[in-house]
Amino acid sequence: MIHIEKGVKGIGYRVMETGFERHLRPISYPMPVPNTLNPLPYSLSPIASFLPKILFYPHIMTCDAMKLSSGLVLALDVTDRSRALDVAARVAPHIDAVKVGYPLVLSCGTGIIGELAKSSYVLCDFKVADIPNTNRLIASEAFKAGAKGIICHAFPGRDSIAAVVEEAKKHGGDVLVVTEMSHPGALDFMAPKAEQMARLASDSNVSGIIAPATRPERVKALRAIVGDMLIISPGVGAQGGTASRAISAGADAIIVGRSLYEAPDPAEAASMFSSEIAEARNAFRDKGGKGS
Ligand code: NUP
Repeated sequence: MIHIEKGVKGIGYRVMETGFERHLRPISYPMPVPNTLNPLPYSLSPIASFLPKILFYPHIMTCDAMKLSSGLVLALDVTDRSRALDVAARVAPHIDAVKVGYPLVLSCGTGIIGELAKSSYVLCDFKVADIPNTNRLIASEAFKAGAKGIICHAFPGRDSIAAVVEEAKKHGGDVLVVTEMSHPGALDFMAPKAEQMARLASDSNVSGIIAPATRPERVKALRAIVGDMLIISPGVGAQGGTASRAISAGADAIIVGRSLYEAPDPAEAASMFSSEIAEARNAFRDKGGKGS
């Protein structure tokens, strides 16, 4: 059942499907800022999702914000241009976005962002972590190169995040904020502060946060803080996390690198991740959307 509810924080509305609210995006920013991910659930029929979209999200019709469908994001950490384009093309039918970071951009130049952007939503994982002015300059270059979303760190503070958000708004792009990273070293300094960083992200008008698939219980804890904001989780496959546990804990999408681009058949691997995500989402919905 679908119903429409008045917006929680901003002026606007959210479309809800009973029992599956977590995968729906509220408008958590003042309209008409087009810097959020598609608020409509992947599970609604195209017509059902199209109508409220026109009625309540007219700005989304004119921006390129990421649309969540499979819930799979490719981390394209290869350093060879033709291999990068080849892997991206192979997995394209199964992914929502291509995440590029320093390995690819430092080896191929920012032109690779524009090349990938011709056929994919490109999320720049530059983990921007500087003073506001430098953050603004980095974000500006990423969006000018063709990125539609950018990842920044929370720890430099409110003003540094705000600078990225301000730049993203100009381009109709998304900002995702790192809270707790997926590797073991994140337990040293990040984990103890992750809740605070998630709260800061919540207050900063961003599209969502990055939380560790390697520690699903942390995804669950951070979900409790960020409400309906987007959660994207890296750490699946090579780092030991699983797609189903991350989704059941409340992630909206997962990021996978090596297990896709090093797979003998990246398309087949992507298809399997995508099926695993779909199954986990169904189980999640059957349980009343309460997670594991
Ligand atoms: O906490 C994080 N963990 C992480 O692995 C935040 C990230 N952005 N990433 C990125 O996700 C990492 O830089 C890499 O691009 C990808 C995971 O790749 P893989 O471990 O699946 O190969």
